[in-house]
Amino acid sequence: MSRKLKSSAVCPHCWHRFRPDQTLWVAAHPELLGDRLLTPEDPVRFLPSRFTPAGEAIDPAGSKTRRLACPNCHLEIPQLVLECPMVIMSLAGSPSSGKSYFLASAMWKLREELARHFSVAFTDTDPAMNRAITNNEGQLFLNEDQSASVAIDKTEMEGAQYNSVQFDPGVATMLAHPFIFTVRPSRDHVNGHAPHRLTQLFTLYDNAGEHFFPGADTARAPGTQHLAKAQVLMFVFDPTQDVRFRQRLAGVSGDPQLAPGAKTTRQDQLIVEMARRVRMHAGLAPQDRVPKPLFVILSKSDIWGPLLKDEDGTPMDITTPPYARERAGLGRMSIKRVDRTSDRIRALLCEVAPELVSAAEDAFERVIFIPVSAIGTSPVLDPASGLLKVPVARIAPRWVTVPFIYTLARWSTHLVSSDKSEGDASFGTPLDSTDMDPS
Ligand SMILES: Nc1nc2c(ncn2[C@@H]2O[C@H](COP(=O)(O)OP(=O)(O)O)[C@@H](O)[C@H]2O)c(=O)[nH]1
Ligand SMILES: [Mg+2]
Ligand SMILES: [Zn+2]
Repeated sequence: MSRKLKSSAVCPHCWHRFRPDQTLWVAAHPELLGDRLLTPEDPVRFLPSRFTPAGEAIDPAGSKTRRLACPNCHLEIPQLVLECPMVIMSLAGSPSSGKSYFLASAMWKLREELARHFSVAFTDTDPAMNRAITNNEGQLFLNEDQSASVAIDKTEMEGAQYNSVQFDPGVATMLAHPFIFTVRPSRDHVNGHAPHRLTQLFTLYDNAGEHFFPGADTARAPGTQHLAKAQVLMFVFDPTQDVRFRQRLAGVSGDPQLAPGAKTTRQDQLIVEMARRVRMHAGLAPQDRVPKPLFVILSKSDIWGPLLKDEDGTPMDITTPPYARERAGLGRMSIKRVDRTSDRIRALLCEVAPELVSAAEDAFERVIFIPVSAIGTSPVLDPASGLLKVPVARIAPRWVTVPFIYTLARWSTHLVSSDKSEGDASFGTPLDSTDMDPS
């Protein structure tokens, strides 16, 4: 541990705040199995007293280890959690609104686009922890067979969404699984000489939609506590699950999700429930607005995009990215264009589903509407499996990176430039940023 550690860190699994010297290590010796809070197959966690000159800890059976764990929940944490500020984002939305496709598509495109336009590297902080997402990215974007049609496996994603810890013997507590990404300037970035100081972590939670229905048990699901810790909340709104949008879309798109009989959801109620949980976990009064930004992400824009018009009635461009390289080593985000698009979506929603706008704006201090399409094309019903599958050759995501790069542009002016220089108070500051050395 030669680099500079923060004075304290927060566990991305259980939110326990601890000093780096309290960190536990994960035993490497094959006989040291059976941690008391985890499963009999999990290696024991220990507080080391001996280290190698290279900074590895030596476990009680004499094996060397580099793996770290939280002193409270014993789940594994990446070393960078002890070093870098963390931005926490929580994603919610009704089942089948497109959360898993959006996450896979957004993470893949962030790797590509941040490198290409911004000279910023976006990588897995710990590849093993992100496997559920990277598997999905692989299916959609790295398929060798370009004639294949694929579907993201629902059960795999949901199995990977929670980790079980036995704080009391025999009682399993489910903690939401964090997906952690490292954002850092590359060597050719204008601030590439100080990469360590500008490195930050994006920690994401993909909530199982089912847990968000009002009345779903919360006592056994501390899985939603991250909502209170998150600096940025994202709600995926799926217009194809709204009766009124479906009526308007009947002649506009032939997507199988618009076929008669599909399930519809009261999505405004989910926003209200999300806000209720944020307030509860954060100790806010029921009438208080949540002092954080909410991105309302309208998914599947390939289907409903034609409904979105500019003030003069012309269709809006929601395909070309609102960012580009500004000069060598620096990319620029057009916050103005995103805000203008958000205004137009708000106007459309006020016409078609006004209660959604009121629910969001009543609960959150700042609401930004973003149109995304994870795949940019319609899935096709596969008669053999009954699944909706996506022809990989047609995948072309739209705007999936925008909420993330917008957030970066608001926070990290040293990393991403924008057409609005002043900060945005409602974006607050990243968790632990007080420990960060302003450059
Ligand atoms: N037309 C269209 N369909 C999509 C898009 N993204 C996801 N879908 C479909 O929406 C369905 C649900 O997506 P999924 O991500 O599993 O939803 P989740 O339950 O919220 O995680 C899948 O059948 C996808 O084919 C998109 O960008 N466009
Ligand atoms: Mg899902
Ligand atoms: Zn923990």
